[in-house]
Amino acid sequence: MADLFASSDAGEPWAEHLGPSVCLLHGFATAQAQDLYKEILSISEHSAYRHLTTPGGFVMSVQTTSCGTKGWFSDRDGYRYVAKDPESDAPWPRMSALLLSLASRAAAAAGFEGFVPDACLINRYVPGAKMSLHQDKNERDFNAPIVSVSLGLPATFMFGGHARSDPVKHLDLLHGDVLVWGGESRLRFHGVMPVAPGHHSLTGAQRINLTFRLAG
Ligand code: MD3
Ligand code: FE
Repeated sequence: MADLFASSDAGEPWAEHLGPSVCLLHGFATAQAQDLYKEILSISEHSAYRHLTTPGGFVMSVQTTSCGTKGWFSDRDGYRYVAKDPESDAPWPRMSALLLSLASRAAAAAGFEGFVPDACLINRYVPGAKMSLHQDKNERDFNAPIVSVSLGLPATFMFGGHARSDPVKHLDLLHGDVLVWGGESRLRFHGVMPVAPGHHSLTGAQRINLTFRLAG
């Protein structure tokens, strides 16, 4: 299994199967974390992080930006993918080769060959920020997986079932972890508990999560 992963100086990466088509690749992104973080900083200089408003009128505690040919957006008119950053009316920053190859290598390591995302949503959590239980269903093709990369402060991830009321399991996501979801688990409810205060040597007092999607 080890040769599926880039080498890491923070312990051996390993794959944990969490359910049907759900795979946690511990430490898969650790070796590239610094390069990833630099790219994320440059993306946020072009398309700034912002607190989006949900269709119901709530301001999200998470701050969001995107790169790729599609970016995720939300306001009173609904959740959707858009080709331009509505704040600047310019295209989102492009998805670099480093980001693309990380996403497709992680998908392949979890059994999804040939994943080519067109959207990378970047979520910034400062201590106290959270994401309520939800499903990701604004993408056109649910056969493509979602690849999620965690950097910086740890978070407790909630993963539920296909109904909002299904029981939820809790799982710690650490710096460098990559979670891949697809197949029959693609539409499971999930969320993130409020991030605890802390300091991380790369990101400071924040958690960054990248989710790679095929928005279509
Ligand atoms: C399970 N982000 O941006 S990533 C999101 O940590 C989102 O920022 C969380 O949920 C975060 O929509 C969780 C893990 C994840 C992402 C997408 C999924 C899990 C998923 C889609 C379907 C099922
Ligand atoms: Fe989600």
